[in-house]
Amino acid sequence: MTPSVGFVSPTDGANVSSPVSMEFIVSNYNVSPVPQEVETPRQGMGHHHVGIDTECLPVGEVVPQGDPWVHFGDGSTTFETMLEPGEHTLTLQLGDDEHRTQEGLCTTVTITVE
Ligand SMILES: [Cu+2]
Repeated sequence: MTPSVGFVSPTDGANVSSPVSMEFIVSNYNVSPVPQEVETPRQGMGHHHVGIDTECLPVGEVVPQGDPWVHFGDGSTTFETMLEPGEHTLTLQLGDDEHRTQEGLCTTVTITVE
């Protein structure tokens, strides 16, 4: 079974109002809070990251801390943020316990904020 990530909302091409509510889903993979101490990243487990107006990172790269990325190391699958009116790209990127990107676990939607 191929792992995948996706936005439950907003959907690609959606017109939304700010603050923008997001909900994330994974298939055939597990979302789990980052343990307090990480010796080796757990296989098949990770957490979400959202990048605002940026693209998927190369596989194996560590998701940067700070703008334009938000880490959900607590395992959360929802997020709400203010965005300026206009078109925005939202990138959902799964990373392992070391915030390292995984093969096939990134997706992007383009939305318009009214
Ligand atoms: Cu992270």
